[in-house]
Order: sequence, then structure tokens, then C-alpha cells
Amino acid sequence: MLNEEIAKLLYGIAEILDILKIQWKPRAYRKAAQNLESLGYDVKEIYESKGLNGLKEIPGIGEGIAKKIIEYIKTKKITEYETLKKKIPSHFLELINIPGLGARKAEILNKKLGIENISDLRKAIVQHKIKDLEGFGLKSEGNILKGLNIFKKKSERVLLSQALPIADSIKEILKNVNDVKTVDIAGSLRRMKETVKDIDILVISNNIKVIDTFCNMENVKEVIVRGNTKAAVFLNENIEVDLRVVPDKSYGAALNYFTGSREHNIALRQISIKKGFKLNEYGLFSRKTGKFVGGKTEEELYKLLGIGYIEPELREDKGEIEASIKNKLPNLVTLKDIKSDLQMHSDFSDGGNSIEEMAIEAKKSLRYIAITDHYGSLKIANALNKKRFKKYSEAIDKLNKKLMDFKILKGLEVDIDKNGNVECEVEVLKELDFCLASIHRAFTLNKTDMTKRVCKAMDNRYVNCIAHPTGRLLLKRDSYDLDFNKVYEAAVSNNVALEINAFPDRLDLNDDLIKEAIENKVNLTIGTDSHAKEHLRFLFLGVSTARRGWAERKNILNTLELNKFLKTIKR
Ligand code: DGT
Ligand code: CA
Ligand code: ZN
Repeated sequence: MLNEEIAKLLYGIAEILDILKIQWKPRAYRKAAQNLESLGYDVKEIYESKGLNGLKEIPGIGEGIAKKIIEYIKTKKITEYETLKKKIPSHFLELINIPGLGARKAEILNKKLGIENISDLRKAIVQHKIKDLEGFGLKSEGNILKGLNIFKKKSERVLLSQALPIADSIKEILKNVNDVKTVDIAGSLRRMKETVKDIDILVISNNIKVIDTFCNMENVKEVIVRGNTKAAVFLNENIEVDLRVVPDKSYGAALNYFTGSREHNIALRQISIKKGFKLNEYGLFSRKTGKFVGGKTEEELYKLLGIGYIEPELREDKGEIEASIKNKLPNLVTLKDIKSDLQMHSDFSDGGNSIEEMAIEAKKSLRYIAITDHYGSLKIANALNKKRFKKYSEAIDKLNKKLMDFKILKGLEVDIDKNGNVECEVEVLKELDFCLASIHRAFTLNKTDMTKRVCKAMDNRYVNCIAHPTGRLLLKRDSYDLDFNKVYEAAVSNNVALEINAFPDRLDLNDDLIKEAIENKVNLTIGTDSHAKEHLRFLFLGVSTARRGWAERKNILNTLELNKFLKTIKR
């Protein structure tokens, strides 16, 4: 979404205004940035459907900032930010990018310790120079270090959902080059890892023209390497793309090698050694004679190694090879198995579309959905209260009469308060078909209290599922502390499911927790957490995360037909 990119610039403007000692304005920019970040639907979509006035309806956004948003949508920059940047010393620009280090602190660090950039800052932390500065202290030094690490991660990896469309468009371009037989995405992207460092692409061709085309794509910012069989470029989108060109004969071996993971490759190589082979990206060879044995396809390769084919999502050396040897690999759930989407919002709370619009879009590929608008004291999400719930409930009933062969479950996403109480009246809870409970505030409780809080919410007999159970936001916010063994136990004994939230920056539960939850016999659901009908397509991200967590059809409640689903969630 553009929201975050724009929010980042608005925060940047606020920081610079602070440095320039301009009063009041920074606050307005910060407020606007905050609201944009938590908006949940895309400002670009609002602008396209409702224009300037649509943007002005967003809380905290007046005419001035709305115009800057439009400028960014159209030109990908905000002139005021560019102008302001020139007014302050350059060292600030780098430092204020660090989460938790604002203009005021950056100024002190620069004056007292001469810190000009990130590398100076890191040195000062290592030498513990910061803790002794007035107004800083050990804790503050630790926080700056944390901020540095987040910044580092952020500048190194991108979300799966951001890399995928870029990779697909490159694939389209390369497919159309003469003599290109096959184009495949490899690396962590093929394994559907939640974030990726770069995009790896593999091509069968004996024509080096494909390298030319690749290096001359219009979004290439810089060519990093250019050879006869490989090239690497850095794109305007701030991501690197590596291309390998390989011959037909060893394509399977190359695809396998460049899909990884590195750990999976190493484990496969050990098996091949035991079998008297040598395995590399060119194929499988006899150790004795050096003769090529095979490697044209991945299927052939796994077969020659005496094990069953392993899906890319499983290739992390987390037990998949042992399972494959014993013929015990899971039969992974697929997008086609999914009959419903179990978390989405409408314009009754903070969504951008009506319930009907969401339902019509979902009906194209699903059999039923749960509309789960926010309920409780979550003001920022325009949460429903008892009075507004009545209208919501009627709207759903009415639509269910109108829509044929499709069911809208009456759901809510209710807030879990600090003590584990569900912020919703029993009369309302009783009317629901499906109730999600989740945490949106007080993230910093310690592990014991947080675990108690979630388990207590599960004790509530109306709760069917805990949404985004760890609360993490990829590249932005860590999970809160939970003792998952206790959570699994409570989930099973109360018959509460845990959600795999499919929204691109959540993917929560993550792959490892999904696997653990399944081992502990916990039921799982997938919810896109859509805030606009365009988000419904994120379902596939939930499915791929489930697959990375070894989920089979039977582990995911969304694969059930409606009646069976309702029976299964009954408490
Ligand atoms: P990423 O890019 O960090 O998200 O993760 P990957 O897995 O895409 O890693 P990348 O791009 O460095 O390399 C792509 C694949 O190439 C990797 O999954 C396995 C293979 N590969 C790269 N370096 C090595 C290596 O040193 N040893 C082995 N066995 N395989 C490697
Ligand atoms: Ca990669
Ligand atoms: Zn939520």
C-alpha cells in the first residue's frame, strides 16, 4: 500500500520541521501519518474513487496534506519534503530514519559526539558512549540499538507480497524474448517466505539476448553484474534481481539449487553422497565416473535420490527430508481447498467497501465468508457499539436473503482488554455465528500476563478464534510475548481456533507456529483481514504460509463446507 510510503514521508517532514524549530506543524503531520498507517485501506483507492474530498474525510487530513498525498500518488514524491531536506545538515537525514531516534536526540548526538551517520552511531553504541549523555541512559542506548537493527532489517528485506508482482512482471518480459524456453522464479520467493532479500530468476535459453533484455528493463536503476550466463540488477523499487541462464539439460538441478534453501540443499547433497552421487547446480553425477546421471527436472532429481518430491514451501531443512524418506510428507492444503474467508471488515467499521460489495467479490471464488467488523472501544477503527450492531446485524440478514448459494456469517472482531475480558456485551455475542477476539492495545505486558490475557479470552464461551495471535507486523513490530504451549492447550480444551492472518504484513501465525500448533492438534483458520474488496486476493498468502507450516486440508477450518464448519466450531 502507498499509505506507508506516504506516512514515512510525512513523518520525515515532521522531523525536519522539528529540527527547524517550527512549532505545531510537526504534530499535525505526525497525526496524519499515524492515521494513514492505521487506516487499513489504500489511499490511492480512495483518491481514485472519491478524489480530494475522499482524502479529506480521513481523520487528521486537511486540504494541505491531502494535496501532498495526491502529489505522491501521481509523482511518487512530495516536493515540500525535497525542499525541506535541503534546509538541514545532511547528517540528520540518515539518523532520523532510525526508529526511536527523533530530531532532538539526533541533534544532541551530533553536537556532543560528532555523530554524522549510521556507522558513527553504531560505533558510539558499541563503545557505550551514549548512555552517559544527559537525557539518554542505558535504556535509551538499548532502544537506539534496537532501532538500528530494525532499520537494518528493513533496508535489507522486502515483503513477499511486494516482491511477487515485480517478479511476475519480469517473468512476463523475459518469456517474450526469442529462444527463451522457460522462466521460473526461484529462491525464497518460490518458497513463499514472508520476506525476501532479493528476487532470483532462472531461465532456459541458449541465447544471451535474454541478458540484454533483462539489463535494459525500464525499472533498472543499476546493473550490478553482467555476464554470459548470469546478471544482477538493482531496481527502482529498491530490490535486487538475480538472473541465471541455464541449459535445458540441467534445468531441474539448477532450479532445485537456486530455490534452496541453502540448508535444504546441503541436506540433499549429503544424501547424494551416501548414494554415490555428486549433486550440484549442473546436475547429479556419478562419483566414480563423473558421468551425468540426471537433473532435467526436479521430480527426476528427487526420484534419483530415492525420496519423494518436496514442495518448495517445505524446503527449509525442518524435517521435510526425513519425512520424505519415510513417505510421511504432509499432503499440503491448496488454495482450491478453501471455501471461505474468515476475517474481513466493511464500511460499518474501518473497511472501504460495503458488506454487499465484499460478499459479491468473495462469491467469485468462495462459498461463504465471515464479516468481522471491529467491536469495542477501538475508536481508531470506528468500532461498532450495541446500537450500531443492530443495523449491522440487519444488513447481514437482509443480504443473506438476497444472495443465492452464498452465506455471510455474522461475525465480529472484538477487542481483548488488558485483563483478558472481551469488550462486548453477551447479548451481542449471542447473536454471532463467528466471533474473533484479538489484541490491539497494551502490547507490552510481560509473557505471563499476556498469556493469561489470551487464555482468559479463550475461556469466554462465545469466542471462536483468536485473530492475529502474535500481533507482529513484518519489518515493523515484533510479536508480543506469549507462552504458546499454554495457548495451544487452552485453544484445544475450549475448542477455539487460531488464525493465520493473511494480510501481507501480518502472516500471523507464522510458518513455525503453524507447524507447532498443528502438532498440538489446534484448529486453524485463514482470514485475509481485508479492509477493501481488493484485499480478498491475499487469501493465497495465508494458504502459502499454512503450507510452509505443513498444514493439510484437515487442519484448516476454511476447507469445510458451511454446515460442517458451524458444527466444528460449536462450543
Ligand atoms: P533470501 O534471498 O535471503 O530471501 O533467501 P534465498 O534462499 O533466496 O537466498 P539467496 O538469494 O541468497 O540464494 C538463492 C538460493 O541459492 C538459495 O536458496 C540456495 C542457493 N544458494 C546460494 N548460496 C548458496 C550456498 O552457499 N550453498 C548452497 N548450498 N546453496 C546456496
Ligand atoms: Ca533470494
Ligand atoms: Zn485486527
